[in-house]
Formats: sequence, C-alpha cells, structure tokens
Amino acid sequence: MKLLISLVRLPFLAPFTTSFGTEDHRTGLILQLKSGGDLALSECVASADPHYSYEDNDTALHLIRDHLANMVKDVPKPELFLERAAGIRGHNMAKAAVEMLLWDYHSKAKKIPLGRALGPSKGHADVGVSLGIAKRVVILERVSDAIERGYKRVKLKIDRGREYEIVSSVRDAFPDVPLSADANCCYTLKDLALLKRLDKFGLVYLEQPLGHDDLVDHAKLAGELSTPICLDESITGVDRARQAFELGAASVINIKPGRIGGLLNSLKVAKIARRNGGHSWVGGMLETGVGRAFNVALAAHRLVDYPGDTSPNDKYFARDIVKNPFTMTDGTIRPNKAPGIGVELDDEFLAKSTVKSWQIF
Ligand code: OSB
Ligand code: MG
Repeated sequence: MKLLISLVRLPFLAPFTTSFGTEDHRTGLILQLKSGGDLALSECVASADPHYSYEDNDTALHLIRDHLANMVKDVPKPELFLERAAGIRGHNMAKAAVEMLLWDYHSKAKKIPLGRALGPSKGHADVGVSLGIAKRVVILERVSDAIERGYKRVKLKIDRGREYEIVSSVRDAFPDVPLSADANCCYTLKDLALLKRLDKFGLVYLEQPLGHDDLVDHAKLAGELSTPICLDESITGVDRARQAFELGAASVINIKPGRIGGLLNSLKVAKIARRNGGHSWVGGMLETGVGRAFNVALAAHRLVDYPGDTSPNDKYFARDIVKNPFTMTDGTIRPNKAPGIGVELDDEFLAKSTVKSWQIF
C-alpha cells in the first residue's frame, strides 16, 4: 500500500479570467493510492491561491499528509472515512480528494465503473461551457464557437460594472442560447439596481452574485429578481444546501464535490435540490483529466438535471495527464466504462508535469 501526492502544473490553452483574477495554468494535487494491482486516483480541486476558497494547495497538502492520510491506511469506504474526518472543521477540498480516492479504489476493487457505484445514471452528462471574462469580440467569438460545438448552455463570467455589457452583447447576438452568468461573489445588496438590469436577458440563473459565505442576503436578492439564483461558493455542505432552500436563497445548486467534501455529500445535495423542486448541475474547477472523470460520472447521475461545467479536456489543455480524454457529442459526454474513473494515466506526461511529489506512506 502506497500513497503518493504529486503537485502538477499544466498550462491552459487560454488564460481564464473571473471576478477574482486570471489563471493561465492549473496547479493541483494528484493523489495515487497503489494497492495490490490496482491504482486509485483522485485530484484535489484546490489551486495555488486561496481566492475561490480559503483552501489552497499547501493547506490541502498539510491536511491530507498530517491529518487525513492515517485515516485511510485500511482503505475504509467513503462513508466511514467521512465519519472519521468529521472532527476536522472545514477543509472540504482536502477531505473530498481523499473521499474520491476511496470511491475510485472501491469501484476498481469491485470492477465497476464509478458511475454505477454512484447509482442510477442517465448514461451521459449534459455539458455546458464556462467562459471567462475577456474583450467583447473575444467573448462573442467564444460563444459562437461553443454553440457550434453543441454545448447545451453557455455561462458567462461577469464582474461588477461589466455585467451589462457582457450579457447584453451576447444576448443580442444569440437571442435563443441558454445563458447564465457567474459573478463569483463580486456584488453586495447595494448593487441591486445593477443586477435587476440583467432580468430582461432571460438567464437560466445568476450564479453566486453575493458573499462567498452568505445565504441571508441571497434570499433577499432572490425576492427582488425574476432571474433564478444559483449558489456555488455558499454551499459548503449538505446542511447549507438544505438551509439555502429553506431560506429561499437559491433554486439551483452548482455541485462541486470538492467544495462539499466529496461524492457522498454531492448526491445528498442533489437529492435536496430535487426534493425542493430545484435543480442541480455539476460545476468544474478547471480540473485535469483525473478530477474531470469524477465530475462527468457524477453529472450523469439521474438526480443531476442541468448541464454542467464539464467540458472535454481539450477545452483547457493542449495535452492532459490522461491518455483517454473525453470527447463531446451533441453536447453530451459519456462517462468512462472501465472500472472506477476509468482514466489511463499518461505516466510520461504526468512525470513531466510534476513540480514536486510526496510519498505519504
Ligand atoms: O465559479 O464555477 C466557478 C473555475 C474555477 C473556480 C471557480 C469556478 C470556475 C469555473 C470554470 O467556472 C468551470 C470549469 O470549466 O472547470
Ligand atoms: Mg461559480
């Protein structure tokens, strides 16, 4: 039994800009658990800087190495691991990386694809695209290209003061495309007038307009807008999802397993959305092919009803660390059929992309 953590660095094909900054490469942790003949994999969705969340690669490495690794030496089922880790506050991205490693391990041990282990599946993930902030002409080109490729929904990143220009120019050029906007927390309730001006564009939802840990103000905002609210950053766990629906803070949830401690909690959040007459979809954190395979398997679950941010690998990278990247047909991606996440690691490129690695046990 061996647990290896690698910090990988992969350049993006194009810089990705949100209201919290620009990234031109992904640096993230890849976990490998070798046991017998099987190799289980996972990816921690933290990145180099703590902007989206307080976690970053260093805090995640610390948590996994110094607190979580000794809970998995007997490779428990995900549920038992979460019980063991419950005494550790927060650090969901670190916990999720380990929880998902265990899902991959146990589905490979049973020789079933992860999608089957997760439960009833649609057999495919519906796919939308997340487009970063850029010059108007660049955004329009990217939207046109996305529609041509067959994406089922286009999400535009917006920033305070640029929301109207971005959304109106895309809506004018593409009157029928299912469109959403993601603010990544850049507004407050004082910006109500700015946000109300977006109502006329018929967005399927407005994602995380207010504070990263807020529910109460989102509930107030939801009462003022005709556009449905989708929460991302604010949903840090199963109870927060329940509370969001109780308060009327959101009717749509962007599920990122990394943000809520893994796949078990992701299924619970999807169930809460369904039970409350809401909707859910699977978000992305610009993952490599390893993390992407988990997202695609989850996005194919029957409880997930909206297109996710699960683009094929070649949207992000010229070359990925897997040999079997996903391809999209008619806006859908089929999860891998091989056991577990079903990715074949590109060992040579993984080695080339590795900045540093740690053997934990
Ligand atoms: O808010 O959904 C977000 C990327 C990094 C951090 C936060 C977000 C995103 C994206 C990109 O929107 C989704 C993807 O294509 O992986
Ligand atoms: Mg978001």
